[in-house]
Amino acid sequence: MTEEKKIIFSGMQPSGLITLGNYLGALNNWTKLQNDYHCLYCIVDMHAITVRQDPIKLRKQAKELLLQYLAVGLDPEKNIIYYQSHVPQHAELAWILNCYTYMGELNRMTQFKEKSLSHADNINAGLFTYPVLMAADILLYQTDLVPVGEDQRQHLELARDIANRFNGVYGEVFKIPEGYIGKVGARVMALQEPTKKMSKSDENKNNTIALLDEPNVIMNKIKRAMTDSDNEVRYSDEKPGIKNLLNIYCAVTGVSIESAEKEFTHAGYGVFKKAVGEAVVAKLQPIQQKVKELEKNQDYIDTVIKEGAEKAGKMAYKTLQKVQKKVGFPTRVR
Ligand code: ATP
Ligand code: LTN
Repeated sequence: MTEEKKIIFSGMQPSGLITLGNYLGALNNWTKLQNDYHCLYCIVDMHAITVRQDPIKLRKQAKELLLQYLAVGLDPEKNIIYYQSHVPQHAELAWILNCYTYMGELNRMTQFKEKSLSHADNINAGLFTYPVLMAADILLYQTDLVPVGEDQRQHLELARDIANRFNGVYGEVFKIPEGYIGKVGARVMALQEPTKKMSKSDENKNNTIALLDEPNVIMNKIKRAMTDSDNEVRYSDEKPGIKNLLNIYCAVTGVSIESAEKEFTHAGYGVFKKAVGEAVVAKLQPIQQKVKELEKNQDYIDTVIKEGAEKAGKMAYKTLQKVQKKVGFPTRVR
């Protein structure tokens, strides 16, 4: 008997150029799940507008993110890949769930507190209810597992609370999702400030390596990465810059930390950084090549966009219909 595959849902905001951190911490792991699970990978453009975006840039970034999903090896035949804004059920369910979420719960969200500080001129209601839209994303698809980083755990916990509350009133409507903690994804730190994480919305572009950075740009950024001055390649919390570069090197080459330390014992930082740069370039070049090929094939991309939205929409509609019935909306006459 074949067992039904479990459902995985995850998403990324098109809020900037995706970084080596997004790749090593998320995308690369997603590609490993596509054979064993039924996966939906969403480009959450509706979440992105909770902070002000330039429309032309947003559309461009959303397209680039889709190409990069495909270029890293996410197969649209095996996964459902789509734009959140193309499946209106996300917004519809979010509205309903808003009515089952308390102000106090949303007030406790650390991301809301942080973003209210960094965007003090635009503390909008969408920023506040961001986690409810995220709960709708997840619950629409009867998701079993949600691969997210540590920073999103609180949001996932809230999604579970909302689902349990709703089920408590109306019966088993939603599957209660679990976090998915795979093999520890590399946590990549900012190159110039190696105690904070590399982040695609960082203003300082010397902190980040974009997946589509040119080879010479990558080499230069790594050459200039902040390190200490003792010139010893050793994995230690006291040496955050070198630790970060070792993590990056090992993540892209697959060698262990111990053998990398051995390899570079007598090398000095100049030689080490050059090797790290070359390893990153070698890893990213095939992805960049693939993006260039995809850019020439708009018909194919359009098909992926259309079919992704259709497949997601069908699944989403089933759950939404159930929810609408439960809360007492009149049946639609067709
Ligand atoms: P933003 O700057 O817009 O907040 P971000 O680069 O921090 O974006 P997210 O869109 O919040 O990234 O996250 C997308 C995915 O990438 C998440 O699963 C997150 O855990 C992962 N991720 C983000 N940054 C890193 C990093 N530096 N190292 C490892 N994984 C990361
Ligand atoms: N908030 C997440 C992106 C996101 C998401 C989701 C992740 C939106 N909806 C549903 C997992 C499941 C972030 O900023 N990384």
